[in-house]
Amino acid sequence: MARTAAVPVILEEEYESRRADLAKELKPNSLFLLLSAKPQQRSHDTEFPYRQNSNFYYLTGFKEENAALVIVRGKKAFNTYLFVQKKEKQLELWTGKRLGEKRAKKLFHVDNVFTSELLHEKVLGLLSKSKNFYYDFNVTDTRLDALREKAKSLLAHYNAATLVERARLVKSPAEIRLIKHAISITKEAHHRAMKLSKQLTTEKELQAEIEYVFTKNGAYSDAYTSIVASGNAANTLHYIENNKALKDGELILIDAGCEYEYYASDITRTIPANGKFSKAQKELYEMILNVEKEIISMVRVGVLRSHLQKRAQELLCRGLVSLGILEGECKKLLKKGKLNKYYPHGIGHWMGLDVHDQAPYKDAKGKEIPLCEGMVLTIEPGIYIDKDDKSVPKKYRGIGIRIEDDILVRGSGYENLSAAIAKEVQEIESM
Ligand SMILES: [Mn+2]
Repeated sequence: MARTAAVPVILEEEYESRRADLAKELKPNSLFLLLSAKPQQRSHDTEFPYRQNSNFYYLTGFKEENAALVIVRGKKAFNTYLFVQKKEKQLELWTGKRLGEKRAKKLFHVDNVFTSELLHEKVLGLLSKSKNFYYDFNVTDTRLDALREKAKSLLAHYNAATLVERARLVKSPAEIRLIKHAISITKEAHHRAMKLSKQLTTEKELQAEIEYVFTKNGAYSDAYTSIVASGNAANTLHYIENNKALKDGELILIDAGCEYEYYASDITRTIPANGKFSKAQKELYEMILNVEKEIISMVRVGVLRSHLQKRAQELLCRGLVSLGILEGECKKLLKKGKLNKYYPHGIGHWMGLDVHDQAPYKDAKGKEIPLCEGMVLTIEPGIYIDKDDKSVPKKYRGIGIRIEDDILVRGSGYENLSAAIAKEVQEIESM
């Protein structure tokens, strides 16, 4: 079970070149500011595990709270500033070691490192010489409020997040290695679920087995809250209670992926609780699996996501008609929106530092961005049939199926990063 493969990392040089690329995008005489994420309280005296803001992390690789990145661009040249928490022995005794400004200066290729106490004063000084102020419009933070207030009348304001998110669309080789690593851990977790489903009695137990694999392998337990939905619960798209008993004869939809060093994986598999698909389950499952494979095979440079969505709708509609779940001509059924009841969601989303990667789907002019080499997206068709849907043949009621893989866009086509996770009926049953 030991994981021997070398663990991938992103080198400081890469963060440095990301900052340089970003600085080129700034207007001359600009100040760009990104803040670390704020800690989130869970209950009195208790916080959620700290998780760095993805945009801030993308440009710094710095994991501590109460930090800030500033890029000051003059006419051409630019300067970078990192603000970090001061080392304080007594506080570190409670909350863990801090890097401090001396070590940060050594490890991070930024021009200047200061302690966070100086952020307000330094940025105010730098702003007074700037014409444009970039900051994240969506962040509410007292550290930002005071600066924004002071800079209100002086400067033109731009959303810093938009620039970073655009850069995040295309993944570097190092990022792809991290995503692959996350997926390899998630693979082990899904395969464990397939092997154990027969002997476990509740969704919770299955969730625990999956997250055990995530945690044991050094991943953050989940990139998003795991969905372990058996039987009719699979027809609630964001079911996270995961508290039902597993029943013989039902399917279990498992949408779970770990986050490894900030990079997500997002995988759904639907498996039979007793280890064997019934005839009706298999019919529906194989129809969706064929659609998933066909949509994946369409992924290549230049393709539009909306085109994949449209094709998935056509194929799923045709499949439902062939199984007698929908009746009529597909074109008309789609026009009337008859498929939406059974397939209400999109075909997939960008994935990276966030499971639903915060990267744009449209360009500045509002035009859809076609697939480019290095993008990573999920492909996840599904069909959901409520147990009380009398319009559907009885054998299909109460079945919800989704199959989801993570796909890298390559020049010549695609690479299914999660191809090694079992999804053929035979493979799943033989586990
Ligand atoms: Mn997904």
